[in-house]
Amino acid sequence: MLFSIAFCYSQPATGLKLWYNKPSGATWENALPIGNGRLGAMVYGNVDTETVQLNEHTLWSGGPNRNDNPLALDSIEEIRKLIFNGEQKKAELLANKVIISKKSQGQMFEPAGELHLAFNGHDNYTNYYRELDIERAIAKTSYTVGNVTYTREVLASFPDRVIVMHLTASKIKSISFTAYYSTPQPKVEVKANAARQLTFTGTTIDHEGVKGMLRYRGIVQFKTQGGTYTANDTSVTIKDADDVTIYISIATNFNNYHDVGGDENARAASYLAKAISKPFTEILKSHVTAYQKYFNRVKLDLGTTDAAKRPIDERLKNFSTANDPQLVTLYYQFGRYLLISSSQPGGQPATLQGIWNNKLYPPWDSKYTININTEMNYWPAEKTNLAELHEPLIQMVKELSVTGAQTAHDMYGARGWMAHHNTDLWRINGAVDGAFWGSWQNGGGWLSQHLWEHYLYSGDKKFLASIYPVLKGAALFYADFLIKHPKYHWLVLCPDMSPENAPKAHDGSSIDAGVTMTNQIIFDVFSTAIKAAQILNKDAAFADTLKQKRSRLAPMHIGQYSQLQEWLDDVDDPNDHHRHISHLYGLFPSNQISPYRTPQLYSAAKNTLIQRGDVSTGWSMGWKVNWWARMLDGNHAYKLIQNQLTPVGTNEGGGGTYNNLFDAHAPFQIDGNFGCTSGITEMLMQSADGDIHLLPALPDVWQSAGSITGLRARGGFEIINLEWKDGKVIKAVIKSTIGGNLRLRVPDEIKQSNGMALKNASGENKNMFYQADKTPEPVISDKTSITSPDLKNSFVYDIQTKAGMVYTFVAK
Ligand code: FUC
Repeated sequence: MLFSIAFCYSQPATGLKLWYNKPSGATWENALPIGNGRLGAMVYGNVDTETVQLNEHTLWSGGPNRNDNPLALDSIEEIRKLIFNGEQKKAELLANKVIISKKSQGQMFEPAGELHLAFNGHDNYTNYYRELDIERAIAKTSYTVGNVTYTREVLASFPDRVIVMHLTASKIKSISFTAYYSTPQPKVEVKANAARQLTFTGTTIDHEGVKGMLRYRGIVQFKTQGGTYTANDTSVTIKDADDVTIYISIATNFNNYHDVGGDENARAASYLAKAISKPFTEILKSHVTAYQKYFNRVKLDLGTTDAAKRPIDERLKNFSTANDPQLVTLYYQFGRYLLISSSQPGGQPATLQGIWNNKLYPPWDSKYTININTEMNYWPAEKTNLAELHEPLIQMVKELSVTGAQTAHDMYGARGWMAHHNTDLWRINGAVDGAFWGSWQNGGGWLSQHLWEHYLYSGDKKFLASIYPVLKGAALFYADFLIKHPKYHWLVLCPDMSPENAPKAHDGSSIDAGVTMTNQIIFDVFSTAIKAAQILNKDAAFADTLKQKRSRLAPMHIGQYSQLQEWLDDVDDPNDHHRHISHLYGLFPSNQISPYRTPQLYSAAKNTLIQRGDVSTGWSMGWKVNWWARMLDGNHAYKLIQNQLTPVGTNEGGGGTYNNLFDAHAPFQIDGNFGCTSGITEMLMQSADGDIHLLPALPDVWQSAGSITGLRARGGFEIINLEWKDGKVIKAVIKSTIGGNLRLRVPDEIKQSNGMALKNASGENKNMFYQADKTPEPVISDKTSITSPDLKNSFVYDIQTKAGMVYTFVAK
């Protein structure tokens, strides 16, 4: 393709825009994502043939199904015996037969095809520019052919439930193209008609023995000013139009995970009918309003330098050596943009790829891997003030608590509910992918904590009451399934594993009993069920049982290399650089390891982080940003951000960032985007330690000045504004939504803006209902040389707040 480039330095340097002076070409990871939670699209911005790749949130392979392995129940005793005898490999082989599903290994999130617009004679152009404006959620491409400048805008409207494309030109009668549809799906019928529509109708594919039962219907409607319209068999041609608006409506027959009785035709037609009468300007206006309701809640300013005047692909290449704080801001807000675009109330949760996949057989099925990846997707939700967008995940967990009750009963003879390490649209709970990865029983336990977190941020007791059965069910499964370890005598889960990692000492098998991460998850599941029961004033006897069992769980262990042990046996390898560091779940996202409350565990966790190293895949780097923030080490957290904001292919561990700012595992996985957005928040504000900690991990590069608005903290607080200068808080405005003691931790002394001195905090923060449960004392190997951390001084105050009141603090 021939083209010449005109650099557009006139473009705004500070706006929140991903902009480029080159089209995407054939590379999907160059294209720009838009989405409204139901529909997703990747906009290539190619000139002579534009491509918009489409997705719909419920378009998955297969149909309602279960994939439990009923053989498990009779073999659990045998597997346990082997594990306790140190015959882990044999246990794994048996688990492959009796625990791993013989049916579906999970269904796939599927593409909805591609709309192409072929513009004759547009292969020679100048003034090329494309952008994704994440302040308005709209993609734009413009270029000049001859003396006509063409502009295309594309958005996925939130209120109007359609994707809309608007084509304009600087001269009338200039827009001519042929539109056609292509798809990797084998069972699709495409038609063009005289009613100015291009339609596609399909059925999803069968996969791993599960029949494809989803039907879908897409209608692409063309509205023109001037010009002519011709429908060919499977394409439409528009000639000499002044202005063209294209409305894309897609729907499926999916009602819920066990009901596919919807009417895809009626749905697609009704969404379209409502949108079609509205001109683009009207669609745009209500779209931007709906989007900004979420997006504008948080504003981050880390400063801007000249580096921001370059296109994103160049900025990525330069980031590790350039001073480009605005790229961090952009990446941060891009994470929020992606969550708003891929996870809306009433829709499906963001998959491994959010809502963007163009492959019939995507990596890991683009489904839900719930031993880290899906949880990570939702780490930014509460703290970056997008709590409503947690809803699709919360709904999925509620559904899993229904389907997973049968799994708990049939496979493990336990009450309550459970899930293994994957699930999909059909809410499968069976174990998949081989016992090494799949014989992990904590998907439900971990996910259930998201419901509790949603409560911690709002204090909404009605919500807590509504999800209490899910929390209780998660606890019940463990209460029934724990057994006494014959050697260590603690209550342990068996079989168990530390996700996807295996110590050499166990014959290269991951299968084990009572691993650290599991003990931490069960500690949380029990603690939250106990607290919820107390708050709701119910189930006292059950809470007592849980307390009793909780006291018999294995505590954390500090091993021979002064590390936090991953397993009950001290078998960690200090040269193991595995991407999963699951036993640091206790440091983040949980709060069982704290510099102030558990200094020894904190030091051990730090040693583990150092031993595992920085080099890793995308999501693992994202997790490490959060961990180093919890380590109060802003410079190390920033180093991980630098590693992550590196062009894909240039990092040793495989992780990095694509030109469209998608995170690379590699391949593309969206979890790393969300993980890093959460991590940047944790660098600026944490609420994990019974306090709200302002500027806990500010790196040197951001010290001089900055601000962030709108963060939310546990305990019902909103950090309306936080400003700093030279590493000191100069202003903090905090709203209390439910009242109670606000314990504030800051790097330098502050006072109330009215001059009033603050009360120094003392003792336990009794008023704060999110105070972490006391972590049991660790067991420490006598070979270890653990020391307490050398912590920077901080100032801690207690402020008694009232619901609805705003408190302003300034430097003293
Ligand atoms: C887990 C990880 C992999 C990958 C996959 C989707 O299995 O170990 O790295 O992210 O999920």
